[in-house]
Amino acid sequence: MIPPAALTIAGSDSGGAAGIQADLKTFAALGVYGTSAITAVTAQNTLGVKSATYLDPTMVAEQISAVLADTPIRSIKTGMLATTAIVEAVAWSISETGLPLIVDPVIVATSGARLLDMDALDAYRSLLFPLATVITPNAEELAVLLGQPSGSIGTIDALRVGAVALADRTGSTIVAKGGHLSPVDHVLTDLVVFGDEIVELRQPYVMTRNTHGTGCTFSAAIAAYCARGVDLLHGIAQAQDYVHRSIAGAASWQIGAGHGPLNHFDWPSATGAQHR
Ligand code: PXL
Repeated sequence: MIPPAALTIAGSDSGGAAGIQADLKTFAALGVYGTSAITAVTAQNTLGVKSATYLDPTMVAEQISAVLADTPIRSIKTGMLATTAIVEAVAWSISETGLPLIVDPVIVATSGARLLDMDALDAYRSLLFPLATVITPNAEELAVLLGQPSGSIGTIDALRVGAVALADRTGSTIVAKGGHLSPVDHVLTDLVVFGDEIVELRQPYVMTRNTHGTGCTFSAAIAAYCARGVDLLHGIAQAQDYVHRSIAGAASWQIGAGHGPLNHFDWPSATGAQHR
């Protein structure tokens, strides 16, 4: 027996909450061997992104090809891709693999920092979306991807209309995340547009500032369940449940003065550690 393996192509968060760090924790927590191709290095903490350096697109491509040449990868996710040249390098590097691809269209950080050049949206639409099995925008990313004004998707009905429009344009399964919308009756709803079906996935809304890395964790969890061979809709539902548990488990943590990380490993259970 060997564990299934997955690849994340994303940016590094020095603060450990989002990006590559969230993805590798998620893979490990869900029983998947994680590999990574780093696109950018951010200097960051819970208060925000201080600066970022983008890697040479050739180096991004070389990381991907080194991993794919040797590791039995069963699914891929993308996070922060930063520039048009990196989106192009990633699309070319993975286009022949035929592997399930989860695209988290990272545009803006929780703190408001820009993580993607606006001119890279065209490369997403023309090169990456045609390869994507699943695309996981939040309400704001969905608006930007559809060419709508920022802030134009503010209700679950608008999210549904937008998700169906993106599904029609791309042919991909869309997971439209409702976490930034105002909760209705303390319930958070994410929408899955899956072929002709629209499935609403609900969780109790957890009131906490510690949500940094939520989107990264969700898309990495979907990739993990794909790598494990779980069928897509069940994998998405289980991924949402994992994100909910990870948020609930860190709701009262105080790591940093801003938006803190999630509890990826259900700590302190089974670690023997005493958490104060
Ligand atoms: O949450 C989106 C995201 C993705 N990747 C990196 C990030 C962030 C948010 O801060 O820092 C590297």
